[in-house]
Amino acid sequence: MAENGKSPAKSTSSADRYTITAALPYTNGPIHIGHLAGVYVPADIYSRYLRLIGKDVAFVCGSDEHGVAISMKAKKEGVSPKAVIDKYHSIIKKSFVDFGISFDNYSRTSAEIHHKTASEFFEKLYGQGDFIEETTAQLYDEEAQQFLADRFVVGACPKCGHEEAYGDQCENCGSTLNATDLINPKSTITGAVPTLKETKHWFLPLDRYEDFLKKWILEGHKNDWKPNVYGQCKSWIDDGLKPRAVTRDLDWGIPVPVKGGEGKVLYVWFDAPIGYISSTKEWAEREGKDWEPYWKDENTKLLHFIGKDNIVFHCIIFPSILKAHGGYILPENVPANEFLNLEGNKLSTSKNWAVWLHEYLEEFPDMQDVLRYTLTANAPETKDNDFTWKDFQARNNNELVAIFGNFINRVVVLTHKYYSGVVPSPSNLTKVDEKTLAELKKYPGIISNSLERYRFREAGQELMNLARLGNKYLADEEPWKVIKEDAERVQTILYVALQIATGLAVLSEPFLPFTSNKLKNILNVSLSAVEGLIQWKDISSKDSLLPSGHQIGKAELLYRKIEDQEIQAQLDKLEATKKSNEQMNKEVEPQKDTITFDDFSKLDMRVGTIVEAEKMAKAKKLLVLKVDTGLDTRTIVSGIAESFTPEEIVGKKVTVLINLAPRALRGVESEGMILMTENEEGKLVFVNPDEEGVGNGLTIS
Ligand code: B3M
Ligand code: ZN
Repeated sequence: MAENGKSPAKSTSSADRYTITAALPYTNGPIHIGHLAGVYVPADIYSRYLRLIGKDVAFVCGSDEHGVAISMKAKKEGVSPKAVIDKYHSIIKKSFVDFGISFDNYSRTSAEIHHKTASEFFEKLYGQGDFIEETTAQLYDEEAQQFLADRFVVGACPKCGHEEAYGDQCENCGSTLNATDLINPKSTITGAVPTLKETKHWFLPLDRYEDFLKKWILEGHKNDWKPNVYGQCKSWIDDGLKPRAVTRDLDWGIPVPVKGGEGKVLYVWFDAPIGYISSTKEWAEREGKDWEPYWKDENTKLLHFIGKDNIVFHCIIFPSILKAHGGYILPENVPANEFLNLEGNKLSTSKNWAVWLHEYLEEFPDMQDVLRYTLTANAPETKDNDFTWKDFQARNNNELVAIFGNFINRVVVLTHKYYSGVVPSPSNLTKVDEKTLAELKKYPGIISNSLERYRFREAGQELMNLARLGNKYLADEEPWKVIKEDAERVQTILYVALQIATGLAVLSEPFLPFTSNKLKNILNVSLSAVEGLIQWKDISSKDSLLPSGHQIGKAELLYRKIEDQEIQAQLDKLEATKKSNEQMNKEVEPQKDTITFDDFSKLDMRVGTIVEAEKMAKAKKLLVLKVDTGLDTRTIVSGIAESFTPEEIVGKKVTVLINLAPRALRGVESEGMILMTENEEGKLVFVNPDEEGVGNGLTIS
């Protein structure tokens, strides 16, 4: 271990210690399926897998509670940043627990240990002269009296032209930017065009790390990093790296701990990755361990699981900070994913285009594994990918229920039926039996091979292939028929099938932890394969996983079918979101010319009741109504036939303009007008602003 030196000590033994980090989510909202698919499910599968094969793992994460994302949310909700982070930290933390994300520690960057760790990093680099201190002109919002950086400013990206690039990053092309690079910048606080104002900041001169980065990434990781990750790194390095400010003029964040830093805070992307270290320290302290080997021993493998928009920070900036500090290991790999879309559109918190994890669980209680499985099967590993509810239903009904669940249920039910739940003794193994057992032995290797190359989709499908193997074996051997002629043969069939079921119980743990637990209960084997009887490697090496004579537990269904109407309900919910977004984006008609009070008092509007309604012959849009106005019952012709049937409006209370000059419509004299507006679906509705889907600014006509 290197305590003070610039580079960590080398060790020759193979890595059996892993530090796995998953991107720290911003606590400016709850988390959705995109977060799970892109980062947390693969990181969890990997960590669980490593533990199962006996590795020493620190799987750490925590809430990212600084930065403009939080300040903006606080401003929007009219509460303090502290209130925002407390609220979402607990929601997010709970979602992770609910979905079985097995962090060894989930911390938060507002924790004292993190403030201390991040400040120490800054002080160390400052003390070593690793920063450039410079006064430069920065964007300033005169109205808000605030410097504009990061998400406080948007403008066109100088690289790709995207109009909504942020002050530190363009989410369209992934470029990292300085706020002053933006074309036509605009404050997101007031909408003002910023002015320039001088201010002092500390910059990390990334250009000084160019040689190191070239050697480490471009030469060292050309073949083992994912092409998207390597490609992005190469293009930044080839573009030429520039000094980058690591401090900000903001009032929310970690105070700059050096002289002249008063009133300034650390840039969120300076402190957040250090959060991985703070989280490890917090964990080690709690567990009575030493945190340092997890970050400083060359024999530890450090892996960062992130989304593609975070690549530069994890591959260029954070490693440069670690390198400058000295004594730390660098990431072995950064298996970043692309993005997940939802039903063809980009997931968006602000547009509410998402499946929120806490809402999912309300609608599909106890079905965490179904979502984990679907997201793994569709993981955006090499390109952006789409989540659809139909695919979710199909994966559940056709794979989890029809293959995995069906196989397990048959084995368990038949074992109870024929042998009172006791694993029978096999007799002569046929060629098929032998081949099937030999196939089973291959699966730990097959799945490991995919996982170790970060191919989670492939690994998940291989797990399902093992269930397929079992399902097909039973379907071909038909023990329910054979029992009539050759009862002894059935003992062997069920024995073989029970071995596969046991293999599934262990190998499914990284992917489907809830199912795995249930299955281990059903088979009555130790709940944790780590401490218990059956290990990952045993499946390849042992001839008998579940010995004859072992008593299994009660049958229980692992999965249930998802009905069409449940899926339709989700699609309807998204459709409603889409409509309401469209409505919000609709141009509101400009205000008409001012009228005098006299003009207004000329209108005679009354409450009336529709007492009769019928369709006007040969007129698609018109209904002929009889309306009781309190003065009289009169005829009004109204253009609402496409929105209402006559039956549904009889008895309705409406607002009527009664002194509108009568006019004949298709030969019927209309003596007034009923006030209407349009709802979000474009359907006419009677004026009642409380009605669902009636937005502000709609005209009444
Ligand atoms: N808070 C996640 C994001 O970009 C960001 C990750 C920090 S990881 C150190 O949404
Ligand atoms: Zn761009």
